[in-house]
Amino acid sequence: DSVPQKGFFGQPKGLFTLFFTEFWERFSYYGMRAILVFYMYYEVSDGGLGLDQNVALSIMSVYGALVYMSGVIGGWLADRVFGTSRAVFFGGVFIMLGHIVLSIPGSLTFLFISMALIVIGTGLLKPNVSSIVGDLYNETDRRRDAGFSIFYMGINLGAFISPLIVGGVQKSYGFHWGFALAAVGMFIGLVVFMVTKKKNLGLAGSYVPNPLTPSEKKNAIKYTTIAVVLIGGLLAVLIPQGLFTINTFIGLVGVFGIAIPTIYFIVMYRSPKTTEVERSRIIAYIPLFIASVMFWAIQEQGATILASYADKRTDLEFLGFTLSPAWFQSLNPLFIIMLAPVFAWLWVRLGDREPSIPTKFAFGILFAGLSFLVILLPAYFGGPDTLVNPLWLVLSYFIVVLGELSLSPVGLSATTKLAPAAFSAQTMSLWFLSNAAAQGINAQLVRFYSPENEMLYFGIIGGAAIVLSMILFALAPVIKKYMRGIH
Ligand code: LEU
Repeated sequence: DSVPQKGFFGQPKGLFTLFFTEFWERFSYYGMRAILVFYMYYEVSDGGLGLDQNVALSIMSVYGALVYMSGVIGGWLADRVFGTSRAVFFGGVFIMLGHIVLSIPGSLTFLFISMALIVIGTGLLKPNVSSIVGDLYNETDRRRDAGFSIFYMGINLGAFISPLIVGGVQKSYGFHWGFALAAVGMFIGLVVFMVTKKKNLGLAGSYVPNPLTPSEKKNAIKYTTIAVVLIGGLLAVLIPQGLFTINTFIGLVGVFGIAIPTIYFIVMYRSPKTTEVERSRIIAYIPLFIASVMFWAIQEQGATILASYADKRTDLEFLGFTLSPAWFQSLNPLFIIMLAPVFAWLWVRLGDREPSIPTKFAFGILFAGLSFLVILLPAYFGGPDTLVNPLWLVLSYFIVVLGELSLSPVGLSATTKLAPAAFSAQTMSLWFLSNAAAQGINAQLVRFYSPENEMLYFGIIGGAAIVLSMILFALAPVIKKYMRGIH
């Protein structure tokens, strides 16, 4: 602990391990997502499952919501049962199995089994691999923020190359080979993690921070069993009766998406361990959380609504090439990688005039809103039936990234700073819950999309984001006061 470790761009060697583990995990996740949406709604004769397109978009959103909701459980299991390092390992195994299941040509059942495995796996892996990054640095280590930025680059590099490769494989060989490649990616990630962990990570992530006492353990097992039996029993009765359908499930995820963070806020606010100052910070955090839900709702539609827009509304014959619609999923991470250094430079350059956290959040949703207003223009000029120049989509993905870079990197650190100390183990999951809530809401929204009402759809959602950004700009000074010294 005394001699700070170096060895990876001047960062602790452990960052190498975490960077490549998360790189490959994101490679598998975003590669799979880039083709999954098409797999669901393509006709059976084209190798798809032939689902209704709007149902497919809803399932994509529900899936995304659950993947980040399960982080609450994954974070808890790491904190109290496994330790982060083992949680990451188990998570990677579940994820890999999930992709393997999808690589077997099969039915809707295979898809649901795969989704369950990947939801559990990502819940175990994603929040915990990020929190080990934090463990690499002691409180005073000034490399910490740079370390998180490098880690964020790893995420986006994986997310950038995989739609290109997986989308290409799918185009030439079919969906299941694409999913198989995602499985291979996660396998490589697991190998990197296992082989380099001992040497590079040392003790980071290897202990259980806050182990369950024997009586807590007994209770945990008891209540989990009761819950599983109750829910299983209920479903066994309701499903055959037709009382629990995919639509009920989609609605339920929307309700959970909002209910879980609400409960979190109430519990944190009322906890006797929370101090007066911390209560004020929770109040400040609520509008920021709502803004980030608004932001992710638009950003994540880049993988659902805009993916189907790329597939159906866009002219994919471009400069003599035939584009794969999956490739558009590389644009968001590509722009993040290109612009992250620009934003880092900009904040330093602005010095004292660097915007406050709430103002940055307001910019975040302003750009998100604008990205949706931009993509309604092709329909305005050309109607819903003409094929659109792909550059419109490129522009929309570009604008949303301007918002992402003002909101997402600060979002995580703001969560860490504003959440009460007693809840610090859960802050990573709390941040991911804003994305989960957004996708839970999206699952309801995306059903209203059709090329005919496209302008209305993009206009209302984009407009709402812009109105919310104006409110947030106006409230920023008040929110800052409630933050009580955090900036
Ligand atoms: N693109 C981000 C990632 O995969 C989204 C996250 C912050 C919810 O890490």
